[in-house]
Amino acid sequence: MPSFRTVPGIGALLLLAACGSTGSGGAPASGTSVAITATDTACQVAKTELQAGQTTFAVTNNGNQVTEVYVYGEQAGTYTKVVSEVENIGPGTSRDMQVNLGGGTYEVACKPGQTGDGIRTKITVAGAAAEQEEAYDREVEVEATDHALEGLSSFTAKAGEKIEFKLENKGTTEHELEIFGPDGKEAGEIAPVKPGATGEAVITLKVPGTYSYKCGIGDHAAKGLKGTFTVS
Ligand SMILES: [Cu+2]
Repeated sequence: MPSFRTVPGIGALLLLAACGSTGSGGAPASGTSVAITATDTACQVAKTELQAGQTTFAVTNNGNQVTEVYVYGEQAGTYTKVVSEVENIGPGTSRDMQVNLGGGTYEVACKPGQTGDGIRTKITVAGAAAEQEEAYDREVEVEATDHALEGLSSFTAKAGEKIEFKLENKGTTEHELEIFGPDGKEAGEIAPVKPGATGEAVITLKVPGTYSYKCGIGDHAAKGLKGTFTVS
């Protein structure tokens, strides 16, 4: 990182923004960096009017509870479509969340204690709309019970395929589907689905290798809601 002269006021803000863009995510991000300051009762988003493109949300948790931060897109008038998320941000720690935002409105939610709908802030993104997520190569159905995620045991895909995952919850409690790439990083997820309901997400399986999936709620993975599939 280049050195900065710290000047009062806006210079200090720029310095913070630049540091936020080279966090744990590896390569420095191009595009915009936006600080999010989370506490147990607040979720402060430094900038709510953005330009479309690569955006890094630099999240700092100043609260006493573990938190997580979601970006939700609009779907039929409600903000329920998970565009991006970062979980398990411990008290006093920071995490970066990188997301490619298309034009439109979104809600940022901090979830102290990693539960509930979160403390929400609306953001407006100017520019071209995001690529239609509905355009996908094929669909795969996953059935959640309280002891298994079924439907992926014989699933395979080719690298680069864009799959719509559908999660039908036949259990008695909420379940979700988190999918991790061969590098262990999250490739995408279906947010928690209520019993009897169905959720979906379009996830591009970018690279070949062994992907893993699980329900990240409570001890559900340990109860059997997990598995792997191969992308060639
Ligand atoms: Cu579950």
